[in-house]
Amino acid sequence: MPLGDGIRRDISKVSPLERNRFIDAIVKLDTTKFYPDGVSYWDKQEAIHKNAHFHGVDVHVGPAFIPWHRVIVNRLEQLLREVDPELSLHYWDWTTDPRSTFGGRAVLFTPQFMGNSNGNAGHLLDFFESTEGEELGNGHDKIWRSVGLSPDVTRPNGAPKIDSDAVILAAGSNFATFAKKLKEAHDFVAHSYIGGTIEKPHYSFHDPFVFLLHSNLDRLWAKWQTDPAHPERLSPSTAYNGLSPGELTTLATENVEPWAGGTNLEP
Ligand SMILES: [Cu+2]
Repeated sequence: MPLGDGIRRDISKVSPLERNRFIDAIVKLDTTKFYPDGVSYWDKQEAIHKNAHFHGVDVHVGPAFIPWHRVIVNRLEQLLREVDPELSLHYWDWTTDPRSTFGGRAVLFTPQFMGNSNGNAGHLLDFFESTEGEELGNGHDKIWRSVGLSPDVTRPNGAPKIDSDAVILAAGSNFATFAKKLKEAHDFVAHSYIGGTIEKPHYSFHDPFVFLLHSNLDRLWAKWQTDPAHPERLSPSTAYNGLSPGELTTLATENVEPWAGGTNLEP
């Protein structure tokens, strides 16, 4: 598949060479790219995500959840391209088992790519730290995972027990209903199926895998928005149908902080 065409694809189906370049760029964002304050590009993204819980910007329970995370995903893609201009932020198809080659897929949790699916990620991501240990005193000073451990969350083939894309896309004709369904799916795969660092929103953006997960969420939103039968989903006056006037105000005033300016949000 053409590297550098700007298209995001199922990361388990791009070439091994491209996956190598992808993880290499992720590592470089944490080891070779720094802002003037000495913080790495990777840690700055994480800090922006974490600080969005503070200072009253409600990006995880309010209507801004999907739009705000689209922005942080797009920004990571821009940063990746500063390291390697041909890269795109591909996605994990969360209806598949990232530990399995079923369907001709590459395993994503390998020493050469995302590291271990259980315990500390290790390998190329061994130095990706988490503040979880420091803040909770539970010893998790590095990113860790607990993928698909419970049969309650896992199908016999190892994939998450999650609705198909078609079911999610058909869930609602207005933004409020659809966004609720999409967030429920996100919460299930992030907090119940992948687990570990990604289980708790406050720490989740330490782990690079979270961007593959959020890229998939964003893909589903884009598919829903661009359904040719529903032009109202892209019209500014109706794109957020179903939200209360108060929620619309919230979305309008909180949508892309801190990047939009105007708050005291750090950094
Ligand atoms: Cu988040």
